[in-house]
Amino acid sequence: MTSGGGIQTDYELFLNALLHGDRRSAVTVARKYAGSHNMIKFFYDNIVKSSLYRVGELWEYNSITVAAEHLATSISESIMNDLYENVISDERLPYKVVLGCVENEQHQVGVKMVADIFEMHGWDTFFLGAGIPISELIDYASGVNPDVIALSLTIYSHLTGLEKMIVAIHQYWPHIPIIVGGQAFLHGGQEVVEKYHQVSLLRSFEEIEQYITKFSDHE
Ligand code: B12
Repeated sequence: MTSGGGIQTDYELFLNALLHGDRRSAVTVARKYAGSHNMIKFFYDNIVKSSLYRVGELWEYNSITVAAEHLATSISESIMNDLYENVISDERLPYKVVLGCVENEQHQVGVKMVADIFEMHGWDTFFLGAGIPISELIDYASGVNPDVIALSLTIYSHLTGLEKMIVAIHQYWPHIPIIVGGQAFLHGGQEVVEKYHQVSLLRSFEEIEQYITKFSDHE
């Protein structure tokens, strides 16, 4: 997958760079994976995500400070922004997706990755980021008229907020497909979201890509 050094080494190098606030070294690792969509996805899933999960554990055990955790996240997001030009697909499809986090939900890196997967498949993506109030989401989306809305949930106690959002979106667009995902669903919640029609919980990049391909085939 990479030239020089395996995945484990790259994970360690990247994690170390994040923990030391060493943006240059993090960029050096990222550059190795910039060559194709598959490599970027691999880098996101196996290096960036895994490193941030480890950062979360270290923060939980008080082994690193809040400031160090913030810096690690900010470096990761800046690297994703750098990779964006390699994420854009030349082949465009006539589909649009609006993505964001549920109200009060501040964890936005995961759904930013999801936005990039859609972008790789030629969709127009509108990534609204963290903590979107319901009325703002609906107001913005009504200007875009998306084919799909994607909502992210990390903190399980925000599940009620997600339900409210689903209901409000469907009051406005009764048939619009909504995809949901994020770490909150490691703690349950599937039955809550799937009682609403046109709502799909997706758990991996593979499931997201299958969803996108199926969507394009059916339209
Ligand atoms: C960075 C971070 C923050 C940052 C977020 C900044 C930002 N710009 O995003 C800040 C500082 C804001 C933060 C705050 C908090 N955090 Co925090 N945070 C993290 C950390 C370290 C990394 C998050 C991350 O980016 N992960 C990497 C991404 C790529 O992974 P992901 O989100 O899981 O996304 C993947 C999938 O889930 C999926 N996915 C995600 N969204 C979607 C959406 C769709 C539609 C689909 C299909 C898929 C999908 O795709 C992604 C790729 O596979 C995590 C550790 C961890 N385990 O993640 C803790 C963590 C999530 N935080 C935690 C906590 C407790 C908090 C706070 C409550 C702390 C506090 N006391 O204030 C607050 C809550 C804030 C809020 N209201 O939301 C806990 C949650 C524990 C729990 N069981 O709920 C964690 C796990 C840390 C820990 N080990 O304890 N945090």
